[in-house]
Amino acid sequence: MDKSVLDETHPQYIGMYDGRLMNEEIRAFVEGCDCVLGIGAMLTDFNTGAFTARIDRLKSISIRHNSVRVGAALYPNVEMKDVLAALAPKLTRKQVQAPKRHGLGEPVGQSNDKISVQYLYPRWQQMLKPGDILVAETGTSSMGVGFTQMPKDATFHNQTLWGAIGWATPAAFGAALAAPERRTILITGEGSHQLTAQEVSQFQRYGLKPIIFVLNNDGYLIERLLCKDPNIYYNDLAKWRYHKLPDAMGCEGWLTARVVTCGELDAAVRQAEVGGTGAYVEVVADRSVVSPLAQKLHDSISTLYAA
Ligand SMILES: Cc1ncc(C[n+]2csc(CCOP(=O)(O)OP(=O)(O)O)c2C)c(N)n1
Repeated sequence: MDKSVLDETHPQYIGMYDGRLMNEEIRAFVEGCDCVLGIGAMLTDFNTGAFTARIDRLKSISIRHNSVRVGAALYPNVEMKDVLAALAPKLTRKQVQAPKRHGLGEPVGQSNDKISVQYLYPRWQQMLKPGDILVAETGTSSMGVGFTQMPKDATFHNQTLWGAIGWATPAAFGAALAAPERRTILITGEGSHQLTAQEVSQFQRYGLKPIIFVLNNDGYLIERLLCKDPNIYYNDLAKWRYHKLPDAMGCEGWLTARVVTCGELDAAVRQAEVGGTGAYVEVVADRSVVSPLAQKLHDSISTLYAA
């Protein structure tokens, strides 16, 4: 939820803690600290790695918007902005032995290979530039790009708390409108996109040039991974020809593509980077292309729903 609030290129940035689900090194470090200071951190289902986070309450301080909790004591009517301003000058600099951050690495796959998880997420990471705005939709795709290493001044937006699908497409439009000088990249699953796809036309209407990726993996993949019967018809979708939507919506001159191999994805990304137009890329992947966190959630259904 708070990805990119801290500069991920800072030498002391170590990565994202998500309980026992991701990155064991970071889990051991965070849970082994003398004191964990949470700044606005909300310990919700997805932020806690399906409730697998184990941060000792008595060894933690939580600075919230209008209150502060220190161990078991709650101090109401304390404003975060005042606490941070008072606290920051009191801190002494420290060199801490901590894990080294690492992103997703290089994309792995041959040009003619079907798009795989080892190729897709590292390729998306590779295209990120300083200052980019990345808007990621609830679903398997945000769970994959959530673990990218963000360049300097690049910001990541995802609606992790409520996870209401359909949010990302119009959110990307809002972000692009607010900062037209920055590059806006939208990554959404096709199921979520079906709820608000008409907002693509707004980019054109306001002269904005986003780069949009629609991950078409044949339905609600995260739901398939989290429900009892993956093949239940709720998870199936009407089969749209996504890459034709920009044309139908009057997005003249946009780069549109439907890609099924690693080479085609790579070519579309390269073109989008130099095209100077809006770009809309339908990325076709099969149901086995599951980002690691989505897979871990599938493997942890018992803790996700039991808490
Ligand atoms: C408004 C709303 N309806 C339903 C859901 C339940 N839900 C969460 S993720 C999801 C499917 C997302 O599918 P898609 O966008 O295709 O991404 P994928 O997981 O397949 O990559 C659904 C239906 C929700 N979170 N919000």
